[in-house]
Amino acid sequence: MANVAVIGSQWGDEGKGKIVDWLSSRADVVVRFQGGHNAGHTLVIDGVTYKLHLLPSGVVRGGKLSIIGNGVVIDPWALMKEIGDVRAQGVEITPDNLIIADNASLILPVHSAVDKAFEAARGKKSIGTTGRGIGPCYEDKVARRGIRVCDLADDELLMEKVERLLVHHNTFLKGLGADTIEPKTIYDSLVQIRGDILQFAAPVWQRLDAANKNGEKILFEGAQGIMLDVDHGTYPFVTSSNTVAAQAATGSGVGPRTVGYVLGITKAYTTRVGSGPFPTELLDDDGETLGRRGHEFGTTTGRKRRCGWFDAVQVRQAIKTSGIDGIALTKLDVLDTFAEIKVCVGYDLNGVRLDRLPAGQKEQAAVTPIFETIEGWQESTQGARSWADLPAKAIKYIRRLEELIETPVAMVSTSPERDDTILVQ
Ligand code: 2SA
Ligand code: MG
Repeated sequence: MANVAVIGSQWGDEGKGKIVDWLSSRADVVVRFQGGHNAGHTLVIDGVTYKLHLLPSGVVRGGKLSIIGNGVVIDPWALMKEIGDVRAQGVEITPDNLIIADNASLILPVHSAVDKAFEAARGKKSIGTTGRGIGPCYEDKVARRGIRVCDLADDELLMEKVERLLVHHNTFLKGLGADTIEPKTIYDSLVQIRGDILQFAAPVWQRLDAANKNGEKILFEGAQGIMLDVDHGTYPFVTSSNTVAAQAATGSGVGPRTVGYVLGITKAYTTRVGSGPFPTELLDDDGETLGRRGHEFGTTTGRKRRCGWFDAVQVRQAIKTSGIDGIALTKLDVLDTFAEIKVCVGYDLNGVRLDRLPAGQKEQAAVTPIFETIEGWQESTQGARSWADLPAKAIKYIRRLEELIETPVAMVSTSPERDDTILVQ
């Protein structure tokens, strides 16, 4: 097996956690390379549910090295809480099985304060962020005023950096009528937690280079989805990181060839949380049914997800911008009860047919889907473990999706259980 990158090919919540877990049994190293604790990956192992946000999914399996790469934004308090919660479920986490990039950026309490204040100020035009401070932290990183893991080790530099950072943020918080923050408060709390974080800090790029030399298999674990990519997604209704596969290299410190096979995780229908364009969204009973059968609630915030039919135009575009080699089709069983299933095969924009999602915000909001109707199978596919277990009509649905997205389906997932997976050879 080559190294594999697992990427969400819609708006996140495609079921990456389960597939990553499935693949991690064949990997030696599992790496997160973007996003932060805005992510929510649910793993069900032997009936036990683990909800991970910042930790790589490999952490719940013994004998794997989990890595949080430089492209991730780390909230030290959220990380330590998550480590505590997972430990309480009987999982061992030590610097032997978890390392954190010493050049990763830190999310501070001021970032979530700013995130929430800006969202409130945007009112009806809010992005629908998770409020975790992800955007403001990436802003600081790019503006070169961020605080990184390695800075925690140097008292003088840390205080200097915190002060500089707050000159910037307090100006905005004051302008928004929100409470300002004392540098000393942040400095003191960082000093209190730094020992916990620094024990895991390491030059990740070097460890990954060694992994390559040793022939260890690396699994890159994406969070969110390609339509939330800050460049290729439905901007500005996106997250603040690149979620495309190329980020696996940048966000961990390896070359592009190391990324290997790119597996796009794709739900058999579509969901989205937060605001922004969603051409195939269903506001009717069918949408309700998808949400109910698919248990579509956010893992991190518990928000109800918006639901709609499969959008082949969107997925094809995501596949091209990420270089996806094959897809894992998830939650097929959620469609089991439908007599008819629709698939979006093109968009209509003011009478013109489009085969892509345009870049403009207004155009993205204005496109309407052109649907093709496919007969439902109305039989249970839940728990199917081989191609032969699937009804002929379900296979027909999958084959049609493959044609439309111009990419093979490499795996089909038929329940949250790890072994309820069909490998397509
Ligand atoms: P942010 O907080 O700045 O990253 O929000 C910006 C947009 O990105 C979306 N976003 C997500 N979409 C789906 N799943 C995400 N993770 C959690 C989950 C979400 C949850 O896996 O369930 O629990 O609500 C995630 N994280 C960010 C977000 O909705 C905004 O549209
Ligand atoms: Mg999720």
